[in-house]
Amino acid sequence: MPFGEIVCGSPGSGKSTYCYGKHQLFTALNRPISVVNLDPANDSITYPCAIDIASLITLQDVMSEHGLGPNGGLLYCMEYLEANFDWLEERLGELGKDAYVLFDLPGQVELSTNHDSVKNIVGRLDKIGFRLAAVHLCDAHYVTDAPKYVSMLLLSLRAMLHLELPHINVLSKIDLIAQYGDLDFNLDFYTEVQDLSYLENALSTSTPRFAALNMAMISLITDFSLVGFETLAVEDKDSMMHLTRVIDRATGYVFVPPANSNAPPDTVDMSDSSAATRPNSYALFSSAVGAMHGSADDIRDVQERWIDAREEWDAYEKKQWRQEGEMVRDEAARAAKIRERKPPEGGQSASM
Ligand SMILES: Nc1nc2c(ncn2[C@@H]2O[C@H](COP(=O)(O)OP(=O)(O)OP(=O)(O)O)[C@@H](O)[C@H]2O)c(=O)[nH]1
Ligand SMILES: [Mg+2]
Repeated sequence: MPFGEIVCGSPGSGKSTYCYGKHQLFTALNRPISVVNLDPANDSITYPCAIDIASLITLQDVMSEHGLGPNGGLLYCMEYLEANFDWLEERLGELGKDAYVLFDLPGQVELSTNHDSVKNIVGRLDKIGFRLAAVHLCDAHYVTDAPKYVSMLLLSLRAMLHLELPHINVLSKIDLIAQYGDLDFNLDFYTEVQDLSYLENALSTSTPRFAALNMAMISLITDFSLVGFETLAVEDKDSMMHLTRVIDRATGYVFVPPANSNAPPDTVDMSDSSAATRPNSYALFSSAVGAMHGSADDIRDVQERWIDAREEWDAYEKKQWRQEGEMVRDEAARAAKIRERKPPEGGQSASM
């Protein structure tokens, strides 16, 4: 059974960059990954693209044929894709039963909040056996301003209710957050979304006329008690690994036995059948329900890395990279020396 992520979020929130970063990470980890571009306006794709909606329909054609603007044209493209789901299904089938697929969506928020095409496509993917999670990216700079933060919470809540998938909201570009000034609260206040009444002051100062409306929206969000955030700095390996673990738990990928499993005997079915249908009780009692480990797994560490001690961490990482670079260079020089000393194949060694 294939697994996948519906990567959605506002324009410019970092969806395509995330897909590219995840492709690089998974390739390095030797995990299967395919990226499907579902954005018909995306004409400069950076990642290796397994399936591209542009080979079914392009925004330019729709706009010139139907006299639509870019936004209307984009909705038309998604409706066209829904009507031609067989096209997508056939190509997804070619990726194999153990595929892990990222769907890179366009940035129009209505696609994940009120338009039905993406929701229907998700439903059809579910029917053909996909185990999906929605990864909803929100630009982290919105947390620096209370009214923007509330609108981001409402948007996230709406997407969760609309898509009806295991859902992970992500504050993207967390590495840039220190540039937008000091936060009123620690980062965990914004990621855990527990008691928003502390925002009352900031909200009524910026929009005094709408104080009551603001408070009503805040209590709506806390009453649902659904929204929370992970963080992401796409170029930071720890951050990407942490998000991957969270998503693997949401989709159930944690139960898939790894290729080189060192689990105790008889806990993992290593037969040839599809990875998602093999029992893997080892995962159930280890990674799946166990604590998460890693330097980006505690939000206080994220706060220290990107806000409180960013410069010290940058300097430390630079030093580490330099040391790694030197090690690689020394190793390459050592290997070259050994090759030089080695006699050519079939020839005699220097001492003979
Ligand atoms: N510093 C930083 N920049 C990022 C990160 N993720 C994305 N960006 C930058 O944000 C900009 C927009 O990223 P995209 O990946 O094109 O965003 P998108 O959501 O695909 O945009 P649309 O498809 O137009 O909706 C690019 O300049 C990226 O380099 C991040 O984690 N950190
Ligand atoms: Mg994009």
